[in-house]
Amino acid sequence: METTYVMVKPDGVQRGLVGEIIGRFEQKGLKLVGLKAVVPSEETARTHYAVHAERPFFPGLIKFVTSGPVVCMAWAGKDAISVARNLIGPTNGREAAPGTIRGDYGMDIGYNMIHGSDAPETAEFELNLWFPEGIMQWDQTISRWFYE
Ligand code: DAT
Ligand code: MG
Repeated sequence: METTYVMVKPDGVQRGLVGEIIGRFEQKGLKLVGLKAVVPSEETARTHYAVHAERPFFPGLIKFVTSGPVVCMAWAGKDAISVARNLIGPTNGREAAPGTIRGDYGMDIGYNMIHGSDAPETAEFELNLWFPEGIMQWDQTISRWFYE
């Protein structure tokens, strides 16, 4: 079992896509183990995107992601990191396949509505960053109908 960090970015919240996005993760069979909305501080945003600090788009990315509420989520399941990335789709919405969140709703690279951790190390780092209070442990009784 893995847990991944997923975040609806300010454009997804502004566009009213939070319910649609959460529904896709629920229907897929992932287990919700963390959920909250925050307006990110500049420090948290910079830490989250630190690997991109030297990229030309970094200042704009930080301005965007701190511009309003984001919805922070933790989702658990078998291979949850890659399962979530597949639901999300590639970075550029114009190139993302229909059926993915970015492919169905996005037309841009920066305004791509949603973030998902890309590896176990980044998932752990991001979960600690956004959920320092910890995530939930609960028994999802329906999971026996998702896994043989
Ligand atoms: P992803 O979010 O698919 O993991 P990433 O980690 O390469 O993509 O980049 C993080 C975010 O930075 C991405 O969601 C949008 C923004 N970004 C990446 N490349 C960009 C570019 N060339 N121009 C503008 N924004 C970019
Ligand atoms: Mg990334």
